[in-house]
Amino acid sequence: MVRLSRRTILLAGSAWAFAGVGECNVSTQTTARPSLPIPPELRADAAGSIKLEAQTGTMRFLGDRETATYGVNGPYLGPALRLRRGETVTVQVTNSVPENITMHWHGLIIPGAADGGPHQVIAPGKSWRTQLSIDQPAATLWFHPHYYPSTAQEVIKGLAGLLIVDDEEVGRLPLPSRWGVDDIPLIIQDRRFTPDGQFFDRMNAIAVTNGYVGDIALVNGARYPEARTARGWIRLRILNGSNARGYKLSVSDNRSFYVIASDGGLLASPVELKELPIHAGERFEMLIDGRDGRAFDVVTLPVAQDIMRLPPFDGPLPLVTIRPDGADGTGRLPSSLLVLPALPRQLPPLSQELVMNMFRDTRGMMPLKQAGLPAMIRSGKTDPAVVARVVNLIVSDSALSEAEQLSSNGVNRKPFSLERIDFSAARNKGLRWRISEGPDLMPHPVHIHGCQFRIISRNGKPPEPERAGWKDVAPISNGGVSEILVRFPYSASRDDHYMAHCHILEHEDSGMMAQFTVP
Ligand SMILES: [Cu+2]
Repeated sequence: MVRLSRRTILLAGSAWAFAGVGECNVSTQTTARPSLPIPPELRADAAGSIKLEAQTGTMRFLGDRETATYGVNGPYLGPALRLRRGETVTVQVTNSVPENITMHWHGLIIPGAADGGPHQVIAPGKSWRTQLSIDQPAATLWFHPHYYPSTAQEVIKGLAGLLIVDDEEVGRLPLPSRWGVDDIPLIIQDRRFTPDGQFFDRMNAIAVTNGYVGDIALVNGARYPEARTARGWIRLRILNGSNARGYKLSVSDNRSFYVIASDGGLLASPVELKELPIHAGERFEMLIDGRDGRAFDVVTLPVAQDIMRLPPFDGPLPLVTIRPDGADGTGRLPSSLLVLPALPRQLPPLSQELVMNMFRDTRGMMPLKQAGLPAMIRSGKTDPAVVARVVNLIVSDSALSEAEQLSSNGVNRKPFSLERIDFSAARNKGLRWRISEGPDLMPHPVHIHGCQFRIISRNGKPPEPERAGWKDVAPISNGGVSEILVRFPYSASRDDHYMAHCHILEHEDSGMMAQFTVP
């Protein structure tokens, strides 16, 4: 039954010609569709305290089989923390899973001591208390463990959640803001399962070079769910919570959407698009006009990276259906959003270079070439024999030894070491950093802790308008280079330093990470 419904989805997907097909696709569904799970909002209590517990659980992603999972205050993923600018909260994270974790507040501008990086370990049965003083613009951020070297596996099992900062400025705008009604969170992840229904999560040479390659898309932990929303403008808060996969988001009936926010908050004005690439760790908020009440799918289109084009990602793949047929919505699309500070005319001198390195590129990529993957992608036609060979490599290649894993990738020619501070950055000063990669063509979405930055240029050109606002992930690919303007308002000591790393979690867990202090 599950297999049938998945095939139905794929058939509908591959038949798409992109004209009013959202309805057609929806009507081909014969089996009951899951409702989109909406993570519950969690605010600090009267005493300013928030309690989180990482716990074990089970889920039925595959219908008939139970999958062992981790979650935060629940079996899979976590609540959406709602924090206001100006607020100080105490967060207590209790670890009830049987392995060391940490909890990192991705995108929050806080001192190193509160950051939740690899050094702030929470052992099983223990708790970590930290204070978060919120002083940054409204934004859709997230939290996830950062334990080295098993962040990838812990996130695969389900440890992640949204963290939303609100402020007065966003409150004054007429944006849709009723949680789960016209303000809809979408956490997009891909997963692969073993034959007995457990998460596949092996760190082999294919994984440390290409990152995690799932064959099932989940949205808020559900497969191709459906959301019933208000009839009107719909706000989607999108987190690419996948370990490695990038998506190219679009809407099934080819209607436009309007990007209003990037990682760290609102853009100056909405950016109208029909396609939006989103890399691992990135967030975007978008508004879609659902005033006509007609259902549409948010879909992902094939991306540039060969291995990420294996079925079902070889054509438009529907991720979630939005049915805007409820009571009338009240939000609307403003013509301007926020006054973003202009980049200074005179940029500071370059103060830091970060080069992402891959030391086992050949071992991870050659087998794919021999299996015929690049040739198949060039041909534009999916060949089941090639797909079978590549999938066999993904699942059958044996796990690397820990020593091999930890030395597979690096930053500035060195694999990550917990014992080494790689550099230091001046506090409260505009800094120009240059992020690039060696000769490899892999996408590397590079994330920096303790800040929100602005992208000055990507490959010598200004960033796309939807990436011209506040960011904490700078994507590079194809030998690319990004320059950023960054400022660290807080300190990060030798014991409580910040991290800079690729947000492909399999790269991060295999050495593509550096640590730095802010005096
Ligand atoms: Cu990377």
